[in-house]
Amino acid sequence: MAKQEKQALQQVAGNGLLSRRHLLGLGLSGAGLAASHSLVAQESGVVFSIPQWSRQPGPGSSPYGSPSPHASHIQRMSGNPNPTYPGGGASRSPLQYLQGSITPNSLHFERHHAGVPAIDPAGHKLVINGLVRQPLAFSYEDLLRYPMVSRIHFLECSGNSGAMLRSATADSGATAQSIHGLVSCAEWTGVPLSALLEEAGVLDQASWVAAVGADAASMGRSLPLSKALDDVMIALYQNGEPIRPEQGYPMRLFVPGWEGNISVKWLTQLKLLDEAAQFRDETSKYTDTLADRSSLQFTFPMGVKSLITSPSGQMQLNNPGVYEISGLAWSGHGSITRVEISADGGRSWADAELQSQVHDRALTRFRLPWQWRGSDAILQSRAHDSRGNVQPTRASILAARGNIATYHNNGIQSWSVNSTGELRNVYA
Ligand SMILES: Nc1nc2c(c(=O)[nH]1)N[C@H]1C(S)=C(S)[C@@H](COP(=O)(O)O)O[C@H]1N2
Ligand SMILES: [Mo]
Repeated sequence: MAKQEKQALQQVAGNGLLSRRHLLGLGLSGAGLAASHSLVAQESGVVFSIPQWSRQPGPGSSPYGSPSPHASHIQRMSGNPNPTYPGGGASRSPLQYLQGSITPNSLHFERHHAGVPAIDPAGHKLVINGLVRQPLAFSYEDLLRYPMVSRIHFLECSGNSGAMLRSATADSGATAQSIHGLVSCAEWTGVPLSALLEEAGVLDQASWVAAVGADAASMGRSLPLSKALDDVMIALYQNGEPIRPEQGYPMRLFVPGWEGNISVKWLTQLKLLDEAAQFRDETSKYTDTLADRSSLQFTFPMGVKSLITSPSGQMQLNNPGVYEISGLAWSGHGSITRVEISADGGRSWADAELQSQVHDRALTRFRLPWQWRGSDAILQSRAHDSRGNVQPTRASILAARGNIATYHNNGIQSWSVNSTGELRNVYA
């Protein structure tokens, strides 16, 4: 500890951003939140008293685990139910309370257009028809026998973060979850769609695949055949267990990097067509209407994006000191190559440390130490991907597109810190 204190903290950008080499020493050197506990403990000496929970055996094993009751505040956040759309709505992942880059299944965000259908897999079928040599029907049991692949990918609703474009004034009470919680990341396991299409024999005229779900919304989306043959899967497992009913049990289409809407849940039909089907959800919805009232249709990949999850909106820094800034970055175009952080509202930037394993089109954790001196700050992050894309500012998105459509917002998020250590969502 003494050694740490003697070592000068190396500043790498304005307003207290510190070198990544201090990351490992943070727990000892800081006067930050987590660190202050260990300092107190060391000063008062190591005194052992046997806590109550160590005095008798606890309950034994259980058939299915659940979180600690002391972590029960970590929950999905649901919006207001709309009586005109029974079962419609969304719930958001508590990004600010999670670490690493994988979302636990119970906390994966949800977006349903007509609720979660109660599907018995024994009565469910996936039909492949249309422009194929041989129409096919697969039961759940059939699909389980095919060779599978596993891939770690994010899923993001194209409406995620839309409030940032819609409203002219920033919602100061917003949290990472309330604005950006329609993104999650899991290891998806399933059957490559290319294998099933090959078996059905796609005819030369076919260029699109129309996917339809078995929910009461009968949600449909059209997918270009080239993407379907590339990396799309029929996902059957999510982080090792059968995908949850909320995520599409017993099977969903999973389309890596593309807007969440096209990953049709409760998948029941794939029809090969020579043009897009023009479903409701690709005409009236999920298109981007520009300022001149023309609309972009089929803007599929989600743009390069990041946000700081800690510290973030509605958190409180209790005393000046060293804190770890941490957050998530992702891109629908490839992998994250770089994340920069600013503590002075974008005037100066420093490169954050990325987690050791960076996956293609997956949430990627980043970190950087920061010395908060008790004065005003604006924290931002800016991500870069393997295709050379750089996360834009909110202002540049509004200048380019206007705010009629608020889908596909990947603008930079700003959290202000005031002199009492309160964090708020702001536009900067
Ligand atoms: N059949 C069906 N598929 C669907 C939806 C739906 O309502 N019905 N919602 C879509 C939308 S808008 C999104 S963002 C993702 C959400 O997936 P999740 O609920 O597993 O997070 O599923 C997509 N697939
Ligand atoms: Mo969505």
